[in-house]
Amino acid sequence: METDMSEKPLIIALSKGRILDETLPLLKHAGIELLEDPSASRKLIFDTTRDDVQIIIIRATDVPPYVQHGGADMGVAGKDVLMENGAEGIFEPLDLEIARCKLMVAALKDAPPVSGRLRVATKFVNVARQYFAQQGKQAEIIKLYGAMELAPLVGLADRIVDIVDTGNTLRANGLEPTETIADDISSRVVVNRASMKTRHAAIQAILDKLEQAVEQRRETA
Ligand code: PRT
Ligand code: MG
Repeated sequence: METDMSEKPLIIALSKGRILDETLPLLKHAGIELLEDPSASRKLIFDTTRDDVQIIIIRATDVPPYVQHGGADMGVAGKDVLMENGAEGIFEPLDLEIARCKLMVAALKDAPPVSGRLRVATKFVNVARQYFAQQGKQAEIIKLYGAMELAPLVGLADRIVDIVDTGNTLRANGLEPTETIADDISSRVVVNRASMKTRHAAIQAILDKLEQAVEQRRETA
């Protein structure tokens, strides 16, 4: 093989929205800053203040497969997305303690108990299937891509499994949380297993800087 891996820039996968917004200040501690504003661009791959590092901006649910299959050397993903995707071939070395939330089951306020099979609408089908199986409850999982809160309102489902932060979205739709599946959801740095070996020095240096940034922020919080 002619290719020298170390000649290629290291690729970090982030997703638009809160993960990008909250990760960029942390990456700055590692000397990594975007050279252009991604919200003013249709590009997907961005140069940074470090010649050896590029940032790609993709959908949150695509970060684990990119990192898993080596399309990115490292990335940042919500624990919810990692739980749903599975973590095969991915290291999860650092909790950035950003984008905190819970993964909960919710129902219409004062919903009567369901006898028999529960209909559960969610985009977290694997998490939901596993959770209800552990509870020994029969559940039919209905895969949705968004607006889960709507499903109980129109009788599509008895329960939803979704991310909850303030609870405002549930309340605004006449829903209430009934069970907590995970109360420690936050965003994690993930690293491709092969990259962790072949590019260890560069990756470890970034991880160390990120960890310092997380600790500093925790101290000032
Ligand atoms: O606008 P866009 O959806 O592209 O960006 P985003 O910032 O919402 O990012 P997204 O949806 O990709 O989420 C990234 C990660 O942020 C998720 O994988 C979670 O780990 C984490 N996170 C933290 C959240 C929330 N808080 C959150 N509140 N993800 C989603 N929400 C949504 C939730 O789906 C629900 O619709 O906000 C609503 C609930 O919020 P409350 O405050 O009303 O309870
Ligand atoms: Mg969102």
